[in-house]
Amino acid sequence: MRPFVFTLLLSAALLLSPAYGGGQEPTPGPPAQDVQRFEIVVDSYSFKPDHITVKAGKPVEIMLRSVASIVPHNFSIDDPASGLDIHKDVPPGKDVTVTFIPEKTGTFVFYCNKKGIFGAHIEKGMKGTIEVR
Ligand SMILES: [Cu+2]
Repeated sequence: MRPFVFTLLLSAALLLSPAYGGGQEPTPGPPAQDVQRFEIVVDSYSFKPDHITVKAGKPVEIMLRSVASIVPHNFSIDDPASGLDIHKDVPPGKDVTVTFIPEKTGTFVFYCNKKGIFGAHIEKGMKGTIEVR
């Protein structure tokens, strides 16, 4: 069979398979559908998006994608009273995943706790909010 025809057939098979065309969600694991997944792009000096909304009591998984070339950053939430005490370093150019379960509703600040010679990153805009409903 010619490679081109084979590729076509393979594509058709993928499109017709339940995970792609049947309107079903891919199911990587039993509790996975409860995980609230986000992707935040980390740059010097911003988080994008800088606001996310989540449901209380369910796991949150945030993929932090650094597109910074040199500067190391960090993802922090300082709210031990609500169970959110997170400090995760995000090296330049790396993807880092942070997971947690927000137990209390409210609006919480996340920020980068790094300080450069020109000042703290939070003061340059590296902050955002997470709204827990
Ligand atoms: Cu930073």
